[in-house]
Amino acid sequence: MPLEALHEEITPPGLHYILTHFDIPYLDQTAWRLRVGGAVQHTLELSLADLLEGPVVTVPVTMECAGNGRSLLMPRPLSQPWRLGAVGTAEWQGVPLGYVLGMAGIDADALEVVFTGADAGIQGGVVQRYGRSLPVSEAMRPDVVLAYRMNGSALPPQHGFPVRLVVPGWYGMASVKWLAAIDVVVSPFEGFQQSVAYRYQEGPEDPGTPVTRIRVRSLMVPPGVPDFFTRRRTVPPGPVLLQGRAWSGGGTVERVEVGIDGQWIPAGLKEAPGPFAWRPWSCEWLAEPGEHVLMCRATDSTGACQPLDQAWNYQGMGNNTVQKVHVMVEEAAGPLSHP
Ligand SMILES: Nc1nc2c(c(=O)[nH]1)N[C@H]1C(S)=C(S)[C@@H](COP(=O)(O)O)O[C@H]1N2
Ligand SMILES: [Mo]
Repeated sequence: MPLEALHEEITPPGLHYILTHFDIPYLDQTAWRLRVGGAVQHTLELSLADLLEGPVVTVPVTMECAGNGRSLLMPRPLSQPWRLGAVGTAEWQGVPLGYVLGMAGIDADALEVVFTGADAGIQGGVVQRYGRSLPVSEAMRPDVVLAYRMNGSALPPQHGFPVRLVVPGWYGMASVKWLAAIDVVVSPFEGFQQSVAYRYQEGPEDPGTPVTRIRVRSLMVPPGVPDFFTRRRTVPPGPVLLQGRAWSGGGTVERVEVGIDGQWIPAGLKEAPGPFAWRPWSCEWLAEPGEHVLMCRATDSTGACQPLDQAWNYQGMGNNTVQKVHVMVEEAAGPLSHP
């Protein structure tokens, strides 16, 4: 997502980030079926029409890839080379996952629910379908949804057509696209995307800990205009409205501060469109000629705050280090002041 799209509360589908490990599977919505099985009383095979008959929920969700910010880490972890744009907010509509699991009837000894996508490929030498699991308690949350609509329209192919899982508050990897099967299991799921990828690791031999909820973060719309090659910003002198959005999967965002050349001042915060979506913030800055470094940092209701120094780990996961924007303020109002 280009950072200027932070102007919008709901990201248009064409500006929402995309992450696909393999290829986009092209699925026929009339032939599509969702198989629900494993440790359940009744196995199910549901069509899209069956899901459309169920109860409907709509949840605005800020989704962020766990690898967002990876390319800004040093040494640089090798994977999808995200800078800061792997985030977006959409209104997901569908049937609560808990309703479908209720129809199937989960066995008493169930531990996790495994979600398998229709996409397949090879990662780390392992032939696989994309698969992830959730603990039963998370799967039964009323806001976890089997989504068939995004921002009021059918899902676009790249976002999981015809049906995807959306797990509000968790990094994007949990929200399995092109959903093909749901299996209730009685022992921990050991699939590649669960036990090898998406872990906070100190090095390649460290088994690490699983990546789960989105760490608190804020981003700003970079002010002024970029230099084509260096991407450094040039800003005309005078009042500038700094603005952006802040979110957290661990709690509610309670504070955003803006750092101007190392001095922190509180930003004004407005309401989020929902408990799992970002809050807009803004702050006036009187831009004086010269070089400046602008930053923003958010704190959530658990007290978690964004680090100033990089949160390095082997896979470059969950890097919520504060954004730094280097700007050059012009000596006098030039052509940039008069668009
Ligand atoms: N089936 C399937 N689901 C998937 C993925 C995938 O590659 N295959 N990528 C995951 C990752 S890592 C992220 S960040 C989100 C991205 O969702 P989006 O492309 O709709 O933004 O989808 C998740 N769901
Ligand atoms: Mo991701």
